[in-house]
Amino acid sequence: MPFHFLDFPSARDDLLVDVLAGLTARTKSIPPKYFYDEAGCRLFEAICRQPEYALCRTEQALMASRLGDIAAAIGEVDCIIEPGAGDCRKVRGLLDVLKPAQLAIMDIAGNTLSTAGRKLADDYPAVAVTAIGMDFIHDLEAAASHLSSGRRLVYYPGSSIGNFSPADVAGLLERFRKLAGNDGLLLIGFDLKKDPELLHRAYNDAAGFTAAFNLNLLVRLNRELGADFDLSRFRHYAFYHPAEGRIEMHLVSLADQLVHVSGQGVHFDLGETLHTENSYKFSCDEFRLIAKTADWSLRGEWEKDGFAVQLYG
Ligand code: AVI
Repeated sequence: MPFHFLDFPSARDDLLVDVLAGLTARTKSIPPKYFYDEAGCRLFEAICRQPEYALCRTEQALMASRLGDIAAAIGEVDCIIEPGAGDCRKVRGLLDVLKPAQLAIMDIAGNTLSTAGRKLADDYPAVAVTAIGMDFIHDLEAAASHLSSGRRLVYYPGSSIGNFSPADVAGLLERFRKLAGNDGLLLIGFDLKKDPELLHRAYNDAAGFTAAFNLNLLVRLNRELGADFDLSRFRHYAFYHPAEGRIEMHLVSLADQLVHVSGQGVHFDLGETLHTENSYKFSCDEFRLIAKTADWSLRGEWEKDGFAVQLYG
């Protein structure tokens, strides 16, 4: 079946602007979407294999064991849309049972997406695969003209929704609603609130892959923006904040230092933090209430070992 790769290059242009805006703000931060260069994608895959980080494995096991029920609750769909598809591994089970005519996958990491999308098209010859290299946060609506008509399912697994602030979650779910259409569906997976000690360990794995993933952001800025971050002068620091219901990831400066990014000087105090990611954890009820504000009604809910998948229509 045909495989189309479309490149919407706006994401690359934003890196310098976003990074300088984040580094010159009162509290320094960089959007977590910039973790995912090729090395970052590989490191994230390694994180998913760590014993402490059960999120991906649990979702996979949940989807595999409840696939029949989930497919029955979904019914017939013509098009599956997966924003932030990454290596496209998660959607395979749904393709097996739902057999849609089209799969539209989107990711900011265009190279990873195009390789994975091509492989999917080979393995599922009856499905037309459209891969769009884009930052869907900015450009989701632009993808609409590349989607076939018919009933649509937006698939957003992996607790990626947890990397958005609560206010942005509602906005994104509204945009998914518009893209899916009135008869469309949303299947979404998210990590549940649980023992903070378990969460702490998941983001501080003993083998150090999460630390390497966090620090790789600086490697990327050194390479792509001509920055001169000294990695030995920053420490990965991640902790669970129960009142906010989120893991916070930071890179903490181990020295009073001046760093240059694209020729611009950025000063870090000793102990100053660069906030790189929030990873929100939800309860099923909490998520249902947020989804309701975006006009989604619950159609099904499956839970396993601290992870949930919900179906909305
Ligand atoms: C992609 N996202 C859901 C992961 C998470 O758990 O927030 C990214 C990650 N960050 C550190 N470890 C994994």
